[in-house]
Amino acid sequence: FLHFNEFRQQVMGKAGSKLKQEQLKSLAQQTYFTEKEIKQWYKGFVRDCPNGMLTEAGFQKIYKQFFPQGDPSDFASFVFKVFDENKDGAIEFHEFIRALSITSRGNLDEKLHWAFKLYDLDNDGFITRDEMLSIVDSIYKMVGSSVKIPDEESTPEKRVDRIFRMMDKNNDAQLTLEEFKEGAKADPSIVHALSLYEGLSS
Ligand SMILES: [Ca+2]
Ligand SMILES: [Ca+2]
Ligand SMILES: [Ca+2]
Repeated sequence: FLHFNEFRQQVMGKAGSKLKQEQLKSLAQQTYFTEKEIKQWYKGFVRDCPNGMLTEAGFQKIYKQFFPQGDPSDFASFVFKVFDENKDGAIEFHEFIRALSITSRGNLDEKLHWAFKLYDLDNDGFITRDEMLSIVDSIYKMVGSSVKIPDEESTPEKRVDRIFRMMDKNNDAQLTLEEFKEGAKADPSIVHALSLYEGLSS
């Protein structure tokens, strides 16, 4: 995820209803958070989303606060879809905390798998150039002029070319999960580039 600590401040709050003990236990087992941390996150979540559902519009609003100089709406929509595991159009707390656990505390494999799901827009197990381009384009729109981008990556097309040159081992213009993971591990700069936006840094 992004700006973990700032985001935590955004989402953590005071008032709110309580999680059932069994839910709390189960979420602590499914995530890298302690029961205490989950309780804190829950308080903030229900403060901002009293009905227990984070909508896409609400999600975009959070991104907008972090990227006021750019347009994060497309990128936020893509990330929203990965958070929304059951595809019901809202992020419930258990979805929220699971995604946050992976993106902030997961191991590299888990983070890369999560990122793969973000890029694989139609969820068919392959990242096509068009899919990669959609995400990269949304990232460029999001950061606006706030991040200095090296010349060889001055456009989304150039960056996608570079990523595919490194990752697409069999040259079939799409990336499998294996290719994606291997490529990211072989070239830390790719992981670093991803980490700026998807919380893939440790
Ligand atoms: Ca959902
Ligand atoms: Ca795909
Ligand atoms: Ca390939």
